[in-house]
Amino acid sequence: MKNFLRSFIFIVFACGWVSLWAKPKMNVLFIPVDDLNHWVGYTGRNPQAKTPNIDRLSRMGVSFSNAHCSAPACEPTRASLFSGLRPSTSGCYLNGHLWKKYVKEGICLNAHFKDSGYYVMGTGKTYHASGTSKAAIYENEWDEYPRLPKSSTGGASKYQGYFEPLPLKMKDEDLGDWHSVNYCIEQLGKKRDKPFFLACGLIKPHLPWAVPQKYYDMFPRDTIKLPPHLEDDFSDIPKFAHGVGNSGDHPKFLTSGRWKDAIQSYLATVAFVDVCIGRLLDALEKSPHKDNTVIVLWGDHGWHLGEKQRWRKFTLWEEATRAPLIWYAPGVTKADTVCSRPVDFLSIYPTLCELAGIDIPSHVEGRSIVSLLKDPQAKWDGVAITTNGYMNHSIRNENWRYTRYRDGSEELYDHLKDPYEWKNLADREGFESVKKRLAAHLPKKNAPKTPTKKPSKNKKPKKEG
Ligand SMILES: [Ca+2]
Ligand SMILES: [Ca+2]
Repeated sequence: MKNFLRSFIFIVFACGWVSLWAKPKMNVLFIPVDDLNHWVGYTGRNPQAKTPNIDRLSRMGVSFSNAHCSAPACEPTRASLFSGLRPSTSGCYLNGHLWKKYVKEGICLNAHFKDSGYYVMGTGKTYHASGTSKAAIYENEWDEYPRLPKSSTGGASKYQGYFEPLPLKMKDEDLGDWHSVNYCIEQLGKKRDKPFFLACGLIKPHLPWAVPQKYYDMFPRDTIKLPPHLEDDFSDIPKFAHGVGNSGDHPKFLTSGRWKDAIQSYLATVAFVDVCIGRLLDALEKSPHKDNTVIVLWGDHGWHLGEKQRWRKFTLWEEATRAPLIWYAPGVTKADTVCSRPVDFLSIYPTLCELAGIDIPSHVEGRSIVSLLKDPQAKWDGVAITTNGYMNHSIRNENWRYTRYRDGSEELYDHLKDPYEWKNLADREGFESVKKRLAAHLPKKNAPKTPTKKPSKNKKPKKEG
């Protein structure tokens, strides 16, 4: 009888282990959104924004209200997020640095998932460079990466909707993103014998801000409000910073009177990409993978629209560093929660590994935030670090931003009192200990400054992104 009981217990335990072992791995729906700043519902940063589908995803899981890119430009932020390496470690600091020179094949997030038994698919803009360009990815790191059947812009020139009015008549189907989503919808509908990693790289709201008229109609021009800004904001910032991210766009908007038009265009373009995101969520909801798929959505960096007299990205201020980060992980995240802990996008690689139950490669510098997915109020001593070119870093914790440029000049902002970073406290008395505490997080390694690729005689280097 005893032997029988022992055998019975053994069989029960063995079955338990087998079923645990056989538990299907989580799939991943990975949604990078190009140039999507923090004008989305859950941050409340701009109440004019209409993002019902991003809000819907936000209600499904945990949204991070203090999430920051590791670099405020497409190429380095994506190289960093995918490789797991800080810009100051890899040396890929800026657009034009050609990320493949700094990130070797085989170490990136998608490659690691492929090596770990996932079926890895992507489309649109994941890494820097258009999804229509073969230079954008390492082909062997993906199982499938179809090219867009349409251009990302629908034929609009770069500054339509920005400096220039919008003469185009356009349909949703004219834009590349629409077709990226079509491909992903098709993939989500398939039954599979392997777990999948599916990246839907959305290219809007990157310029041009040209989308169908119906999206502009959602934001009548006479209702548009300018973002909060201060006329003499630059009176207390270091000289070095006066040249940072200065595209020269702001004087053009002031003289043309098109500031509000540009705000309208950005809001409209975000509304378009929000519909694309809604189509993905609908498809997953109807799919056989609904209860076993992690969703992570991230904007690759922020975007100034006149705040601090800046447009675009390329700065270490809040508008350029902060971007949406939303996680939905069935059985892990709590619905409709917001986490204000400071995190940067280097957290995405290790977090996905932990959720998928695969190892975190030793070169990965970020920390998993699964503890925050489970409990957004959990203790957290991490900070967000953003790097904008060689030796220019900004550290963000829950209440403060501390920035140090390569000439040693500094900025310090108290985010509890000054969310628009108007009052630089770095040179005032009484803040030495705060600065010291934050400065302790500055990267110890700073890969040498590398010149950007020399422009050929006929071709200008690509700066946007
Ligand atoms: Ca971008
Ligand atoms: Ca100021």
